[in-house]
Parts: sequence; structure tokens; C-alpha cells
Amino acid sequence: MDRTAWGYATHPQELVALVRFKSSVVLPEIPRDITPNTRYCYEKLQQTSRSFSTVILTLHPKLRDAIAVFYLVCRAIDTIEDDMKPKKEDKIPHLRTFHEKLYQPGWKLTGYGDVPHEIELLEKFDRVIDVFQTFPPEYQVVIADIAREMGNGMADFLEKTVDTLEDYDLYCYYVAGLVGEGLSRLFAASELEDKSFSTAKQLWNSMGLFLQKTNITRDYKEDVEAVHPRIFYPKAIWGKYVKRVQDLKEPQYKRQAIQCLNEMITNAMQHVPDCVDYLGKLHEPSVFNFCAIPQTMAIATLALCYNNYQVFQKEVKIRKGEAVHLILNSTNLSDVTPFRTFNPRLRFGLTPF
Ligand code: IN0
Repeated sequence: MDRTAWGYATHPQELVALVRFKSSVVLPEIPRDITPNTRYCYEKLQQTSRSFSTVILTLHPKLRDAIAVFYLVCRAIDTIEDDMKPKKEDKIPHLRTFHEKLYQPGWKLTGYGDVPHEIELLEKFDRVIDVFQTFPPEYQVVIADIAREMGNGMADFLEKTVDTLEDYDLYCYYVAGLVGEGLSRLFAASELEDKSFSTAKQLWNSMGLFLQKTNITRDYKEDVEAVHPRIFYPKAIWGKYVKRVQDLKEPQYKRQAIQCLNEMITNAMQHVPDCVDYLGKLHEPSVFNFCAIPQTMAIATLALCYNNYQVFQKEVKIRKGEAVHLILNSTNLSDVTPFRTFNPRLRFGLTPF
């Protein structure tokens, strides 16, 4: 039996989810009544992240365009940071001044990016800027604030390694905690969510750190074996188990590697209570789905990685069927956090009290 068939045979609920998804879920289309540049942004979104672009398309119209553009702005900055071809002295100014370009209609950047759709995003960034310019000032200031802090933070980390746990949290703050800030401030500005989201620093930071720490924990092999290796595992953790971070993938260090992996996962899990609190405060259903789906994917990814030596051997990703099952079951808090409504007495057939 090939892996997929075996995967479904041993996970029938995922086959059910896929069939349900294919037969009943009508995938949202790019809206028709939009400008050519806004259409370009959604098409670019679909190229950069097929599954997540679908989630963005289901957002309430008051937030959909702003979050689509915000996602592309984050992707553009990440593309510049990730490109190891340019010299640092060329790359750093682009990161630190990127936020100003949002107010320079016509601006675009050539020569950056590793994959075609990311190269094109920067070469046609003037089209994203045109859409950004149509947003109300209270949306523009959020996206520009985050672009400024993210660009400067990423530039700082091009010159420094991730050694202490504080370095680790700071790097993840620049890459993902700030995304949580931008989204939360947009949710508040749209008035679809409570204005307290504009100051929920601890909670929005945990939402971002949980996702990014999951990505870093899962992507060890990809990062360590890249043409220009990037080390995001903090030395404060891997240094307890091996002399060099590259040793984690050597078979003679298998036991240490698994202990290191499990400590990385435990470090990420510390953010889960804040994430549950954050999700519990959301009111708009499309915003809840938008926030809950990546969190449930991340939990499933960590569960797959725990004690899993394969993380050091190859790419480890949750099965498509599991992802669909999670998407279909991330529409309300009790599905996302069954343990919150978990009552041991009920679980074991006793009276609830
Ligand atoms: C995201 C986050 C994201 C969504 C909802 C709430 C968030 C709160 C705080 C921080 C981030 C939040 O979700 C996406 C999910 C995503 O892009 N999934 C892709 C992954 C992939 O491999 O491409 C998929 O195809 O499923 C996310 O991971 N990030 C992100 C980026 C921008 C925005 Cl606006 C929202 C990236 C990151 C680094 C975790 C912030």
C-alpha cells in the first residue's frame, strides 16, 4: 500500500474530512468587485500560501484586503531577510527602510528572492503599495509600524546569533510576535473585535511565538542543511546536549537529539495558555477561524515532532488529510480546546459534580 492509502486506512476520520471538504466546502473565490491591483494581491497570496490564502479569503470584508496586504508585506520583508545572495551591507538598508516604501507609489525591488513568486512579489511591489494607499489611515499606520519594527529587528539578527532563551524569544518576536501585534491592532481598528485587542501585548506575542517556535523546531533539517545554513535553535538549549548544533543529526547523538527536540517543544508549549485566552476573546467567526487554524496546525505539528527522531533526518509535516480535518474542526473554541471543557468526572462516566 502506498503511504497515502495506508495513511487514510489508519486515519479514516481524515478520509472523511477530505471527502467532506471536497464535496461540501465551497472554496471562497477571489471577490469580483475589486480593482486589478487588489486582484493581483489575492493571486500573489494564492501563490505564496495556497491553503492559508483560502482562510484569508473567508475573512470579513472589513478586514480581508488589509490582512491580505499585511500578509504580503510580511512575506516581502521575509523574502529580503531570507535571501543570502546579496551582501549584508546592501540587504540591511533595504530591511531598515522598507516601511518607508509603503508611502512611495511606484517603488519596487529587483534582484531579491529565491523562488519565482517571491521574486515577482518584490518586482511588482508597486501594485501592493497602490492597494495599501487605499486603506484608511488607522489601517496604514498599523502595517507601517510593524514593517518598521520587523525590518529593523531582522536586520539586527543578521549580525547576531540566537544564543540565550531571550535571544530566541526576541528573534521570534521580530518575525512573528510583531505579526500578532499587527493583526490584533487591525482587528481592534475594524471594530469587529474589542478595542482591548490593540493593547493585548502578552497574548498576541504568544500567538506569534507559538507558531514561529513550532516552525523552527520542525524545520531543523531544512535550516541546518540550507545552502547558507541558518541556526534558530537557541544555544542555551542545544548546548546542553551536543558541542555543535550540526551534531544533532548524527546517529551517535540520537538520544541527545531527541532530548533536545523535546525541550524545544516544551519551550514552545509554554505559550499555549495565552493562545487559548486570545482565541477565547475573539467574537467575529471569520477572525476566530483565521486565528485558530494555524494554532491547531501548530499543535498537530508539535505532537508529530515529539520524540520523533525523523525531525533530524527529513522534513516532517502533518498529512494533508489531518490538516483538512483540523480546518473543519477549528471553527469554535470547544473544538479547538477540548481540554478546556474537559471534565474528568464526565470523561469517566461519573456525575459532573
Ligand atoms: C500569519 C499567521 C497568523 C495567523 C493568524 C493569527 C496570527 C497571530 C499571530 C501571529 C501570526 C498569526 O499564520 C500564518 C499561517 C500560514 O501562513 N500558514 C502557511 C504556512 C506555510 O508553510 O506557508 C500555510 O500554508 O499553512 C503564518 O504562519 N504566518 C503569518 C504571516 C502573516 C500573517 Cl498576517 C499571519 C507566518 C508567521 C512567521 C508564523 C508569522
